Amino acid sequence: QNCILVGVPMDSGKATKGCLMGPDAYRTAGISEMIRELGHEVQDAGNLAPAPVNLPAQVLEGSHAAAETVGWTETLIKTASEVSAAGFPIFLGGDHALSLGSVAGVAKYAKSVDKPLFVLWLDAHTDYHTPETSTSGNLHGTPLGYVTGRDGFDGFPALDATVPEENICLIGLRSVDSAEAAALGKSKMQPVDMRRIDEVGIAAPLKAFLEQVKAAGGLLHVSLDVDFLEPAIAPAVGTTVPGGATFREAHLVMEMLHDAGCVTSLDLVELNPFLDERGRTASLMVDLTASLLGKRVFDRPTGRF
Ligand code: DIR
Ligand code: MN
Ligand code: MN
Ligand code: MN
Repeated sequence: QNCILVGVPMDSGKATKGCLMGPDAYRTAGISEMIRELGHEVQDAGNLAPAPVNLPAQVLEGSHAAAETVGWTETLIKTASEVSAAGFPIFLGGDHALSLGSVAGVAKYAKSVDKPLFVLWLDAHTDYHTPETSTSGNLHGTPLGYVTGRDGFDGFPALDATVPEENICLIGLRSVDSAEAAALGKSKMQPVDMRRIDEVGIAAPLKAFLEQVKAAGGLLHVSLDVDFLEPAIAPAVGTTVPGGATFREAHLVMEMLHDAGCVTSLDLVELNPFLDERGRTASLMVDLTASLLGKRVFDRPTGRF
């Protein structure tokens, strides 16, 4: 695996500040060293910056820091489509608005190699708003709306490729706004809320989704929001929601993703180091990435989860 770290100190997707420190927190927690110790190659591409953008009056009027977010999206689409050809990109966020560009760019790359793109969204939230349905005005709540091609994204770059809704699985849901719930009901995305996880466990729905990805020979982009995790183990995020994935569940997800062998890109988003306790959340995110990249206690015969 040739891992390429792409620092995205993006903080414009919501009003609470601090995610801009995320990339350096992951570096401080030893993400490069961890990857090398697992026997992979790693290259740190440094931090990106947003393209300068001026929006006409009235475009994205109700959205927080819209021009900056559109600028980041332009930069990220270009970078994500390019680095996907060179290796396994890991986008070090930055808030979840970075996925507007990372996922759109990976989708552009997938189209260029004629492979279907699948997306696994690990999050307490669905992030399926459009700028018009969002009541907060925070664009970190909109990336799945954008990449699936929903209307209302005037001002954003036109998409080279959208992600088919049936190729998207969301796991960890426990905070879904009513406008999103209504839209979700009409969409073909595969939502897995915490109740479902309580009832059937986290492995069953993930296994079914991974089988779908493998059967299609698809690329798989994983977007890991810190608030997917139980706040007691991952406090460094502005939008904590109680009742998240446990340490065990999160590692199991990552190890299953490794075993499936189909993950081709990763976002680590919403880490706010300003809210952390001695770097524990940054370290946990790095440990979870290690599991995704092959760290485990014992080897198992393949195909057995
Ligand atoms: C939230 C987005 N539903 C909003 N929240 C977060 O602003 O509309 N997404 N944190 O992960
Ligand atoms: Mn999110
Ligand atoms: Mn979230
Ligand atoms: Mn592990």
